[in-house]
Amino acid sequence: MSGQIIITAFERSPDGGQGLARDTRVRWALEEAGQPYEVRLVSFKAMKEPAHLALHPFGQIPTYEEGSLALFETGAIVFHIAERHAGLLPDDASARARAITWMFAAVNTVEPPILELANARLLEGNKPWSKERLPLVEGRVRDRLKQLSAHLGTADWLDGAFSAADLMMVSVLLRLRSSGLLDEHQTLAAYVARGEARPAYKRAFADQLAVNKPPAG
Ligand code: GTB
Repeated sequence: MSGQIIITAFERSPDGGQGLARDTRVRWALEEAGQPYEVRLVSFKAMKEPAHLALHPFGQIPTYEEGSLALFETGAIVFHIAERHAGLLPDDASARARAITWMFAAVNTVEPPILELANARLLEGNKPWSKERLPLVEGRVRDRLKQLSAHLGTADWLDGAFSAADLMMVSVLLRLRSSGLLDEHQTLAAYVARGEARPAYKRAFADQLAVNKPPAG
């Protein structure tokens, strides 16, 4: 299975380099693991064509190729990287199982209402029912943030040392920054800032920015 690692990313991310597209979390994991990788940029059109669909049945980014192995879904990709390289999952079996639990919690419990909020704002903001629905969707996000903040308490990371669980959770929470909801919990704002301060995150962010930065002027 070993071979050069190639991931895919947007040719031009709609966020203009804020690091919100999901290739950033894969880049971050590879940087934490100290693994070199190549990036193949794909257009929205190419994403829906057979060559890309062979890698990603839903026609999305990111994908991950390593020799004969091809993966999609960032949770699975980050888990694959974390399993094979030191530093992203604890050695102790129980601590490892808990970290994996938190990875699932990030993508399965915390991310869905955050995505719902992004859709409600970006795609449904002009619908006649949007004004009534938005507070409901925001309420669901607030519930999760309150619970997460209560779990985190005064700890730096979700369960002991930094792990792939924090990488996924911080990546998920970053999408909320522009909403202002994150700042309602100082605990979570500081948690996200701790993630962003990691040198591996900074390298990942800079690399995606180099691709997506809007031209000056
Ligand atoms: N569950 C999958 C995973 O975790 O890998 C979801 C993958 C996914 O949503 N990919 C998006 C995609 O390819 C890019 S990341 N979309 C194109 C399509 O579906 O046709 C989602 C994303 C896109 C843009 C921003 N942004 O501009 O701020 C943020 C996040």
